[in-house]
Amino acid sequence: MKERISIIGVPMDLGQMRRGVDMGPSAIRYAGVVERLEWLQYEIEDKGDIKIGRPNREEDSNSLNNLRNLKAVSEGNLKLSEQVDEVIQSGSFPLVLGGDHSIAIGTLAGVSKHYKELGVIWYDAHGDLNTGDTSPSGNIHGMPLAVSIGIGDETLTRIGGYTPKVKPENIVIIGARSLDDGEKELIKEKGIKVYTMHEIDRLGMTKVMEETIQYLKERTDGVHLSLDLDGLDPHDAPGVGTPVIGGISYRESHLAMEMLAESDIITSAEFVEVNPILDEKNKTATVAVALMGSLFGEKLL
Ligand code: Z70
Ligand code: MN
Ligand code: MN
Ligand code: MN
Repeated sequence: MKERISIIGVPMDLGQMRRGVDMGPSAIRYAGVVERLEWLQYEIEDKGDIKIGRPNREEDSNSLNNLRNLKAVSEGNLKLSEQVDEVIQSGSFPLVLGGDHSIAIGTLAGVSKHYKELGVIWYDAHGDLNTGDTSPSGNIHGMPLAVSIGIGDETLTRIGGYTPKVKPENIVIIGARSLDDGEKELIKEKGIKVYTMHEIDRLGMTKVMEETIQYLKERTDGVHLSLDLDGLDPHDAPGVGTPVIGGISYRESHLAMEMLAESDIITSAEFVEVNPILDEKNKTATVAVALMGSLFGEKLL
């Protein structure tokens, strides 16, 4: 792991319909992310928040091609991609705070310029593999993984001027338990590796992470962790827009982060979908910061 971490806040709430997730970066800062990582001896640069525009009534509210707020979402992601790119160029580790999961489009657009074989761990209850054609909601936060493998509207897939950002065989999804039909088809067609809750229960998180780390070590030269807090069980992370019961526990999640820290494969990370308005006393942001602690090497003893 690098010595210097650069935090980028992305107050994006236009990739879905519940307001409040734009306050995620504030909630995570309030939960002590900077202090926690400084305590672990990292040099922290907080770059503040990316400016996210408001939806343009004419261009966005009629959700052209079933892509709600396409213009404002793509513009925010372009800015994010440029900041992430700069952070990596400066030799620092990009830690992106969401905001809804549509921001992974920009993060990956910035990160993937720096790796020939970028790997991605998608820790999420959902696949986020929809397109305007398959999406039941028109919400772009349900599409970023599809966009990043080059599938979807060109306004999104071509952010940064190139596509795709990541190869399907370099992706591992962990925690899936709510996949739409189109997403299931895409997973099979593209051969994306997925550990659903079934495999997590059956194999245990230790084996899931051993296999994931081994799989990514064999084929990638950098790994981005995209952690949607709704991957966790709503009991442990209630402050998310689309909670799905039967999720990954707090303890399993810490184990996963600790194993990633040991493996030293993670080269960028983002924590998304923290919505303090739906939360219980900032519990979800606090969990996010605790998981960051483990990811960056905090040990129990
Ligand atoms: C559904 C859709 C989603 C996050 C919900 C839900 C997608 N598959 N993603 N919460 N983070 O609308 O596409
Ligand atoms: Mn919201
Ligand atoms: Mn997601
Ligand atoms: Mn999700």
